[in-house]
Amino acid sequence: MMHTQVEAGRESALAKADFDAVIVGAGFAGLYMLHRLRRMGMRARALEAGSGVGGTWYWNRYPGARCDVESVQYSYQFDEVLQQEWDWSERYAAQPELLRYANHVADRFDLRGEIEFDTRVVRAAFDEAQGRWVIETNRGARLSATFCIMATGCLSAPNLPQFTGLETYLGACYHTGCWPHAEVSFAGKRVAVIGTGSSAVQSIPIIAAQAKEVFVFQRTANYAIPAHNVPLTDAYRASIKADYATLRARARQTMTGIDFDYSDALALETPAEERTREYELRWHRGGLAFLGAYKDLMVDQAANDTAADFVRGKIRQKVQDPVVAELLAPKNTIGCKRLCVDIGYFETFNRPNVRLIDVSERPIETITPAGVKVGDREYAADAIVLATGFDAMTGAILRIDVRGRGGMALRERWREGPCTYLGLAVAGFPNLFAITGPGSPSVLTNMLPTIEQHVDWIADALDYLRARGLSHIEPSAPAEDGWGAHVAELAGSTLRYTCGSWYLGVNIPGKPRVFMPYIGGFPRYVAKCNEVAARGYEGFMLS
Ligand code: N01
Repeated sequence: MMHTQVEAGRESALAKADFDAVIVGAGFAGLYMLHRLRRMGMRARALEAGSGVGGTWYWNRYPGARCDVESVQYSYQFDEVLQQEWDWSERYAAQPELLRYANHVADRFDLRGEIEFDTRVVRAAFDEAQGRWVIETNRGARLSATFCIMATGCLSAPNLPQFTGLETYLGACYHTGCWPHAEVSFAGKRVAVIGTGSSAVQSIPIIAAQAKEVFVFQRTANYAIPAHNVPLTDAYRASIKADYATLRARARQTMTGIDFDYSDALALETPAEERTREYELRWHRGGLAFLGAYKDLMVDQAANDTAADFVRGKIRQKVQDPVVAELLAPKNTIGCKRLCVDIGYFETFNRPNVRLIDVSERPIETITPAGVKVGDREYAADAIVLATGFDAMTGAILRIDVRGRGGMALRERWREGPCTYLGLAVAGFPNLFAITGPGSPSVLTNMLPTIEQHVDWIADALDYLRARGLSHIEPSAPAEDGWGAHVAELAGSTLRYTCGSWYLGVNIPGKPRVFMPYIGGFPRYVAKCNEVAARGYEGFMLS
């Protein structure tokens, strides 16, 4: 009773709420945006579907979930005290530690009071008469705000494939991207894992160590580079913290915003023996830096083949059964789909309790009450893990009914694929911003610096408006068209364009085939954003 009264009071307070800005999401993007706006003295409110902060790291609690950008770089840099006081325990932080970090940030900057949890935004419409956004939630609240900022994440709308019969399945079914908070034990169980992307690569070894039997349903084999994860020593942490600024500055100069060793050499101009030595070296260092070995790996198929052959060879060495090894050795371009980083993934297939089922030619037919059916074979399972990925980059925004001028639906505007100016804003949708939206480097970079760059840019733009007594900002259609053409032109020139990846929306039936992230690299992108701002927000209409 008491609870209901409190809830009702809160809803009615929200119902009257008028803000300078509403932020959708309280992951790393939403948290920093909220902090920046509050520091500017703006009345801001974040709405978060989860019961806590952390976004990706709140939802992705599957066994083995961890970051594949090194922790000391996958962290905020906006506050020197924060980066000095936080100690990462491992080279690649696991989900619980990343979630603790997000909570630490929320507490340290006293952000929780301005976040509504368990609140999913269902509609955001620009009211032209008032010049304000009206934001509606699943709890029936309506908020109004001058600015609406989508901090909804790039990989936050889970993809649940429409398997026939899924609703009849009698066991437990989990999606890696919305994993239960209560502990899930697979001890003594038969588990079917569908998918072999990053989430599967991370979770399969842990599930296999617990379960009685694991069936892995693979449609496309994936490349994975060993993580060589290690605990971080005090001495290592101290060495990073002694000169964090230089590390961050170096990282900002790389394509991905990650400080690692990118070579300018070309694979095809390097003698084969030397090339193999270089691949060996990077294989033993581990992680995503493997693809930095040569500059031509992502633009020249023959160059790419040299790296792909090397990794295929490693997979064949690791997997004892040659038939299984061949199935696990990817046939496509390395790096075309997002490269995975693994801890014992391929070795897991040497376990007697793990079976690989190839569904590349014969797809999963149905889910039965007892398990997964492929052709006339049924694999009985007590649990199914859907490691089937996300409706990436546009999914989370488009699951909200976003309306711009004249009631124009964003779903309609983006019917042929997302169009944005700088990945930040959309023509016809004044005062709407997307943090790491499609058309920005986002998923091709280290998300934390990318988020910070967007948040800072948006905050500076709002400050610019305020200083001039202006209240509205909206990209012009020609600016948006120009940016879209530039993004598409760059995308077409790389090998990343050549496979059925989620970058292209291929994993979602009916989604337009458009390469969504900006592939020109972080420094070039940042320079463009800065230039736009320096020219009085060139390409935007201010009023
Ligand atoms: O999802 P995915 P993910 N029948 O889309 C398969 C980030 N991430 O959650 O390739 C059978 O990569 C699908 O097969 P196919 C990272 O950026 C980061 O693993 O489409 N199979 C594929 O194998 C990553 O790239 C971290 O043929 C079906 C799998 O499901 C992104 O998130 C960790 C199917 C989906 O793989 C997404 O990774 C985890 C069907 N009907 C994720 N539908 C780290 O930082 C889909 N599949 C470490």
